[in-house]
Amino acid sequence: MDDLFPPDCPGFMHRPHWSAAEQAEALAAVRSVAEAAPFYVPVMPRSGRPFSVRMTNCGSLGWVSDRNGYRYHATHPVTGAPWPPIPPIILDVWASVAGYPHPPEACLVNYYAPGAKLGLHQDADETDFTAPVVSLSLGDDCRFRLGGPARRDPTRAMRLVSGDVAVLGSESRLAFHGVDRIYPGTSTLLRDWFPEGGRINLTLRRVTKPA
Ligand code: MD3
Ligand code: FE
Repeated sequence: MDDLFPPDCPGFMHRPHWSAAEQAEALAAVRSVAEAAPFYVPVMPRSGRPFSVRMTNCGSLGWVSDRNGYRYHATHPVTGAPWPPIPPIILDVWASVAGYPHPPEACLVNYYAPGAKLGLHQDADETDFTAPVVSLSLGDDCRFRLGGPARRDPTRAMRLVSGDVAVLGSESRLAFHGVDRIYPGTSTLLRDWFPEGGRINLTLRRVTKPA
């Protein structure tokens, strides 16, 4: 059973943020991003095993994964083009919730078709851990899992729904987390783009320490 309330985890915040109209506007902006920088299939380092999640990015740096490892990179791994800028409607969310005086450099766009998931992991490829990670959800609900700074720490599940924002700062910044499953058919937001539905997550991150 999913928890109805956020876990007692210092630095973690989760609440509704975008109205239905704002979700539609944000989705249109993400669609423009994906026209310039198409979703690609990331693969695991070494094994080359594909993720079930499809990814693209906007911002000066994008998170990419291929056989050579995970890293931030300024260009799309398939097209070679620079990532498009982060749309203003997305930057506005960071400015209002991050509590951090510099803009994000990376916005990872994850698409989960029904059946896709993301295993428990830590976000540790950045150099500035004083900045929070800000996550925005669009489309179908998901079961999100949040643990602690060690993989063996207990985890708790919660439901993220379209329009929600989650902020992972301070002691939550290096918490293990993942997406267990998508709940298909819980939103119609993506249906004109992905007839099968699914979920888009936007993850905003500061990668480098500000000069
Ligand atoms: C960082 N994405 O892309 S939201 C990821 O829903 C990722 O697509 C998930 O994990 C998604 O790396 C989760 C971003 C998130 C959530 C919780 C965190 C990042 C976090 C907790 C600690 C640190
Ligand atoms: Fe993550």
